[in-house]
Amino acid sequence: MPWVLCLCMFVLVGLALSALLKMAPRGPQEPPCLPALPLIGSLLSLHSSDPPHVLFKELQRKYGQTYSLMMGSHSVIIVNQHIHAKEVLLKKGKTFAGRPRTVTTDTLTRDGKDIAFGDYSPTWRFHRKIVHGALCMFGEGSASIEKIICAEAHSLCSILSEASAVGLALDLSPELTRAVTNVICSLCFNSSYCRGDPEFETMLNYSQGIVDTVAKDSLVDIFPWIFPNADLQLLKQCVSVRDQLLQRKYDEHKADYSDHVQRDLLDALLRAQRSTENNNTAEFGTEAVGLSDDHLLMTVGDIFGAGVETTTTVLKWAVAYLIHHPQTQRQIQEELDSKVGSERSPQLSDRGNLPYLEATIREVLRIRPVAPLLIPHVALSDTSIGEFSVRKGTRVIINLWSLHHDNKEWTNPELFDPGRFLNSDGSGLMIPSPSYLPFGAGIRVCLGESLAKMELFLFLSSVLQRFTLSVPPGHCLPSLEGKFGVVLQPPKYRVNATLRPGWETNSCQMC
Ligand code: PLO
Repeated sequence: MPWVLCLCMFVLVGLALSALLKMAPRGPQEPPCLPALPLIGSLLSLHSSDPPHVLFKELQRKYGQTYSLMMGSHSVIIVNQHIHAKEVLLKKGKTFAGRPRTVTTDTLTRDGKDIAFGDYSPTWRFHRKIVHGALCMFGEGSASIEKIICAEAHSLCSILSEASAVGLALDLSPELTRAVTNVICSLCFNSSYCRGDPEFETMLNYSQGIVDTVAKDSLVDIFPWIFPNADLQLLKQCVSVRDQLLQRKYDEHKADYSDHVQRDLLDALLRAQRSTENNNTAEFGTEAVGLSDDHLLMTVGDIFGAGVETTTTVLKWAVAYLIHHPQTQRQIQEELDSKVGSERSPQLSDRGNLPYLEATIREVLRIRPVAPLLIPHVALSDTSIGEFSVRKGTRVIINLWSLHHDNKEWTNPELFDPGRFLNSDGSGLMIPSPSYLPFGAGIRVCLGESLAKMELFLFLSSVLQRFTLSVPPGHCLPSLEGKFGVVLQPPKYRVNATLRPGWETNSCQMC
C-alpha cells in the first residue's frame, strides 16, 4: 500500500534528519534566561529580601553558573564562576571593555568623562594611560607616599590614644575616612584636612549621599522615565556640591601651575593635558583624544571617590572582623612584636616579614569584597562566554561575591580564616584558589590596587602594634551583613582601643 510506504519513508527521513542534527556540532547557544516580560523584564523574579549579589548567587541553583536576565529592556548576563569571569575580564578583555550608560553614573561623571564609568574609546584608553602613569609617579615606589601614609597612621594613633585615655568608645568611621582622605588629598592636591575642618565634613556628607544613590542598578537606573525619584534628586545635589569643591581646588591649582615643578598628581595630569594639546597621539588612532577640563575634573573625582570610599570600607570591615576574632588580632600582634618590635613603627619594607597580617588583609578582601558585583561590563561586538553566545550590547555582571564564596573553590567560604592564604607551615603567602579577584582584572583592573595595599598594611599594622580593639562593654558585635550599594558598606559600630602593655607611656613614633 503506497500510503504505508510513504509514512515509513517520512518517519525514516525524520529519524535520519534528527540523528544528523544531533551529530552536527551545536552552534553557540544563549545562556539560560530568567522569565522576562515586555518592558519590566525579569523584575518579578528579582524581587527578594536578599541583596543582589546574594540573590544572583542563589539563582545559580536554578539557572546554572552563567545565566541571563532582562533589566527593563537590557539583556544582562550574570557570571558566577571564575573561568567565565576570566574569559570576560582577561581573555576577551577588549571585547567586554564597554560600560553601560545609566542615569546615575552619567549624572556623577558628566556623561562618562571619567575612567571607572566611562565607555571604551580611544580617549578613554589615552586618559587611563595618563592617570596610570601619574599614579605610578606619585604612588607605589615613591618614598613620599609611604611618608604621607605613615604620618596619617600616626595621627590616627594619637586620636585612638586620646580616646583610650578617657575610656571613650569611638566610631572609627570618620577617623579612618579622614586618614584615607588626607592620603589622597596629599597625593592629588598636596594638602590635607584637620579634625573638624568644615570642608571635610562637607565631603563626608556628599560622598555618603553619592554612595547611597549611584550605580545600584536600582529602579531609577532601569526605568529613569518612571522613577525621576528622590534618590536622583539627592544624587544631583551631592554631585553639585562635590563639583563646586573640586572645581575650586582645580582652579587654584591651575592658577599656580608651572611646567617646571610637579607638586602632585593634579600637576602631572595638567602637564599631560598640555602636552597633548601640542603633540599628536598617533598610537590612539585618528580620533582626537584630547583631555578636556571636564575629563580631568571627573578623573580627580574618581581618584577621590575610589581612593576614599573603597579603602575606608575595607578598613572598617577589617576592624569589624578583628573584633569578632580576637585570636586573629593576637596572632597579628605577636607577629608584629617579633618582627617589628616596639622601638619603631612598621614600614613597607616589613611587608614580606608579616605574612599573617597580609593573609588577614587578603581574607577581608575575599569575604567582603568592596564591590561585590564590580562595575557592569558591556560586549562591544557579538562574542561568546564559554559555550554561550553573547550579542553586542549585552551587559555582563561579574558576581565577585559568588567567586569568593564558591564552595568548590574555598573550604567553608563563610568562615573568616586568614590561614587559608598561608602555606602549610605558615611562613609564606599563597592564593589557594584562582577564584579570587578583589581588584578585578584585565584592562579595567583597579588603578589604585597598589596604593590600597600600602594603606591597608600601614594603617592596620600601626594601629595593631599599639592597640587592642574590642567591642565596648554592653555593646553588641557589629553585624557582618553589609549594605549593598556601589560599595558593600559595613554597619556603624563603636570600638574600644586599649593601649597594649608597654605602650602606655610610649608616645606614638613616626616612621
Ligand atoms: C564613591 C563616592 C564618591 O563621592 C564618588 C565615587 C567615585 C568613584 C567610585 C566610587 C564613588 C565608589 C567605588 C568605585 C569608584 C570607581 C571605582 C570603584 C565604583 C561612587 C569601584 C569599587 O569599582
